[in-house]
Amino acid sequence: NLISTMATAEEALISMCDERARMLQDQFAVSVNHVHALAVLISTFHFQKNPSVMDQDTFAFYTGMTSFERPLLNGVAYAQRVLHSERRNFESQQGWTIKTMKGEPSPEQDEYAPVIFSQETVSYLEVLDMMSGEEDRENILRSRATGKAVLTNPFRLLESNHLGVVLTLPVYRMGLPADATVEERIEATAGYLGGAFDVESLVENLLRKLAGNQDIVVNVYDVTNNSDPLIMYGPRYSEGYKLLSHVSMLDFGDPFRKHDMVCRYSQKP
Ligand code: WA2
Repeated sequence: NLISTMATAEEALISMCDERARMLQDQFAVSVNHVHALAVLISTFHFQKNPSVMDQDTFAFYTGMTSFERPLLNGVAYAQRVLHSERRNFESQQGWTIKTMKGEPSPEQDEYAPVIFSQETVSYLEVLDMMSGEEDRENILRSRATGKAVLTNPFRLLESNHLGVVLTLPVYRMGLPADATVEERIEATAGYLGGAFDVESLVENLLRKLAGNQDIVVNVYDVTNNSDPLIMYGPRYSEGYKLLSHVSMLDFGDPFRKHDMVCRYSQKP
């Protein structure tokens, strides 16, 4: 009868949605873990060695060879913290001028975060001041104040224009105590390691491989502000069968942000 058909359909929907949420969360977590390891790599070879034994070729090679460890990131890059007083020296050493994310020479700022190392897949970030983009800038400020990996809200990424979120981890100079104050953290900040989760294409890829993919419609939302959910993945205008839906919890590891996954059938079950 109808009631038991719907009950069975709901059970199936719950299990498909929970499976997808768990897979996405796991792939997110392994990607973030590996960026943590890259932060240690930078710290070891760029800051514990004097002179630095890290350079663009080494970074590009290592991150290219280990990209399978970060399945949801379209690439990683390292941006150096440069104070305005250091800018002239920095630019003459590098042999280039810091540019804004619009590609123009950067106007004067208190400080900058130009990308000096990049994975080949995101080489377009080189020389760009990541503090010149609103979402990236907020991430940089929040990551260095907390010492934690942080995420932006969903926005259109550079170059691909795909919907995604950016991950940022701070890299500190040596000797920062574990219980450092916010001021000490900011003071000791050397740079920022991060990358973009290309949610639009890489999550699509992940979900496409699962059984039952044709049967359900999946959305992922940033629900940090409960009354204004921001779409992160899936169709913008609710498609599919409205009478049955399931919400699976998602934890992407940034306690400042809340996410969830909403699943529905594409047709009446
Ligand atoms: N990475 C890739 N695409 C982007 C992007 C980004 N940020 N921002 C906009 N589109 C180097 O926080 C440091 C990476 C930012 C890290």
